[in-house]
Amino acid sequence: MANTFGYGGMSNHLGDMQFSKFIFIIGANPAVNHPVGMVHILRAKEAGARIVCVDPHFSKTAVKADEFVRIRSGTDVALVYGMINYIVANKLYDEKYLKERVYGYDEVFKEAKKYPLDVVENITGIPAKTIERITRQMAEAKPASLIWNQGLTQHTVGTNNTRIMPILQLILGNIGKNGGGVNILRGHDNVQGASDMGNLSDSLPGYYGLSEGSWKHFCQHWHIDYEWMQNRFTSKEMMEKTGYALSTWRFGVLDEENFANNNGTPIKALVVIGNGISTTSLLDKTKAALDKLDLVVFIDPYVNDVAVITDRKDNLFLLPAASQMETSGSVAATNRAYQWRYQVIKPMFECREDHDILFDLAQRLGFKEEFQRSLYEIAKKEGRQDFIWPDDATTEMAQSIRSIGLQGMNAKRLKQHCDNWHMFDKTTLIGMGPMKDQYYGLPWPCWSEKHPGTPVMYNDTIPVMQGGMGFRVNWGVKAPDGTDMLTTRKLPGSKIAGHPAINAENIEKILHITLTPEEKEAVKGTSFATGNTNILVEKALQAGICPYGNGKARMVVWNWYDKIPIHREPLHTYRPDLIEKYPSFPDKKDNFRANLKYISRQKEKDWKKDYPLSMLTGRLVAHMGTGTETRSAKYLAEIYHEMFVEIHPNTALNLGVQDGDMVWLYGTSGTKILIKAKHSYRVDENNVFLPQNFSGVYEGKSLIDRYPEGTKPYAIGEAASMVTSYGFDYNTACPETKCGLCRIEKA
Ligand SMILES: Nc1nc2c(c(=O)[nH]1)N[C@H]1C(S)=C(S)[C@@H](COP(=O)(O)OP(=O)(O)OC[C@H]3O[C@@H](n4cnc5c(=O)[nH]c(N)nc54)[C@H](O)[C@@H]3O)O[C@H]1N2
Ligand SMILES: Nc1nc2c(c(=O)[nH]1)N[C@H]1C(S)=C(S)[C@@H](COP(=O)(O)OP(=O)(O)OC[C@H]3O[C@@H](n4cnc5c(=O)[nH]c(N)nc54)[C@H](O)[C@@H]3O)O[C@H]1N2
Ligand SMILES: [Mo]
Repeated sequence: MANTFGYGGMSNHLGDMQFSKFIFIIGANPAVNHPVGMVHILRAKEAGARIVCVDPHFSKTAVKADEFVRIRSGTDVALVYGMINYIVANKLYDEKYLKERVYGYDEVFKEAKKYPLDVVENITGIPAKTIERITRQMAEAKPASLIWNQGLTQHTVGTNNTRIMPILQLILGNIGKNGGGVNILRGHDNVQGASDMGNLSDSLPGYYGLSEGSWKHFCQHWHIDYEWMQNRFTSKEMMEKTGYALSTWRFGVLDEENFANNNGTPIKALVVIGNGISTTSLLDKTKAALDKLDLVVFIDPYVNDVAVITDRKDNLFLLPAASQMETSGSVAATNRAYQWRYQVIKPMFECREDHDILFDLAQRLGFKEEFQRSLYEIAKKEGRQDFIWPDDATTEMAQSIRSIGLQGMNAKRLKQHCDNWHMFDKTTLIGMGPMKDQYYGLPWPCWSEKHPGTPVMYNDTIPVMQGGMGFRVNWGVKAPDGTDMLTTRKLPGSKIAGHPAINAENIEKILHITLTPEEKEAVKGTSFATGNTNILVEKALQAGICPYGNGKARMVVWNWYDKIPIHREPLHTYRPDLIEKYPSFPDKKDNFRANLKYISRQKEKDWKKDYPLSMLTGRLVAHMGTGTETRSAKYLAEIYHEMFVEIHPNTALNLGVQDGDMVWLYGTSGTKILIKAKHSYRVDENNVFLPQNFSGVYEGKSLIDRYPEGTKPYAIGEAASMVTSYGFDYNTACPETKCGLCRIEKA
């Protein structure tokens, strides 16, 4: 979920929302999905903040908002351009802020001219008067906070959505302010940690990417010879190539045309660790791929739901993993803050902790020594024979991930925070008493063991040693058109205006200092993000500047297909009449190793003719993800025990469907599910809503007998991913599960 600034996660934090005067919630339902976060939003409301919720579905969050704005799904970019159009016409933007801190706003202003409010009303279904009202309220509230989540990302235009939102906040001067920011509420427990650690196929840990320099950086920290590492791959090209994604691997098994993207070979084996995978769209393709593979392994505390979906009879292994209660270590929260988690009980029965299983796997594959080498090196440095898990792994992670500034944290500091959490203020995160001068969980960047962490990113009105920073200089110091990408602003306590990221070559010039010969030798060839000493960073901090530079945020991504976000109709759109004016992207070959269709799928046929209803999907408060865990919990299964579709009574009755009737819901890929109809006014007459948290029934057939004895969930149901439409974000390959088309017939 990379944002305009490069990385995902909240720019501010949950408690900070209490300082907001206006909270714009678009494509998120925190009342259901982030109940703790919702408490802070409700506190802000009690203190006078206005809450506006933009959603195609009258969600539980919408119920609590001051205003609910119903939008046609997949049209958020158009809405925001309408808002920008109004902001520009009425001069409601923060001109000084834009001039000093932002690049490319003139192009965005120009594009916004194409979106006058009557045009936007036609695209989004939101009355022009409503857009005017919410825009004026948001622009006049200082500061305003913006919250989004999967309602924006799961679209072919997901990255356009996630770029236009920070653009709106930059125009209003709301980024880098308490009570402002872009607050992307993240998903799973520790999903922020998982992405920081690089559980992604296009990057090494810490968002370093896959270039040779990045591999060399990690090889140094892992004490691995670069040549040895390169020899693990068939070629250097494959080593540096983006891998398959969770959404694209199926094509690598099933579709011969795709094998060329994978060096000519199909995928032969799949190991699934900590992922449901039945929640990924095109579930029928997942089943076909699982049936065809040579080997399938699930490492999971439960029986993974797709293990019962596949028909395969052999070479399918379930390795029981320990649950989070049986493990310990650092986890990252949605606001980039790390926390220590202690083990509650030892692993029960035959289950083992994930790392333990992976160590064993490395041994069988013949590289356990290399896999663990850096842990032994860390132990050796401290005069120990054996490494301590997970403390030494935390050291390895923090010392190697310098790009986002994890080097200030270590197991000891994180444990202190955890043990003393009552000594931190819950709205500002600042520590008190012995925890003074540290923010809870050391939200990254945390540049050194003396640095307090960064609770609000891009706040350049406080000194760097209190968590201050400008925008990161990540795209060079000059734009292709020659514009200076550095800012004229200075952090308090520093004499240095905009500057590039600090490296061994430029440090003396930028800081007006001279390094000693020893220092020069130690930092040779490195930058603030590479090498293994903190000298460059410490010097920058002493001079009062942020090591990763002080520049302008960019609104124009000059190396992307959509240089600025534009509205594009979903592949399966409820408004086919708009395709000509707002077509999808061209088809894209080798997108996470798959040849993905965009325009050709959109134009393949008149989808709406056979599939006349717009389909939304989202979550239920009592279930999590696939529901594998929660449907195995008796009391949670009791709350929501069967799969259903919410349908407007007018629509339902026209189809002869009474409340509680069973219906067949047909997806655009020719698949179908048998579910219960629930009359509801949460959806309008054109939309239906499916929860995403069920599995265990497949096209009308119960799979309950396939679960081994003693593992049967208390509730099962058809999976929404069986009928969600084909479609993937152009840049991340995230499935388009937030809008699609379907047809409903009485069963
Ligand atoms: N109880 C519970 N909590 C969870 C989870 C769970 O399964 N259960 N899952 C966790 C995970 S992994 C995640 S990622 C988060 C997800 O958290 P959210 O993103 O809040 O979850 P969703 O319910 O999927 O979607 C949010 C809202 O987006 C709306 N929406 C759909 N399409 C559009 C659109 O085109 N535009 C706009 N503006 N809105 C749209 C939906 O109607 C829905 O109300 O929740 C986390 N928390
Ligand atoms: N239609 C539709 N589809 C969607 C979405 C949507 O909104 N609509 N949302 C998408 C999103 S954002 C997400 S995140 C996914 C849901 O994400 P999934 O990852 O598919 O769902 P989970 O149920 O959370 O799966 C986690 C699995 O890990 C196992 N597990 C739990 N703890 C551990 C552990 O400590 N170790 C190991 N090894 N395993 C563990 C669980 O038992 C479970 O099988 O769904 C996606 N699909
Ligand atoms: Mo998620």
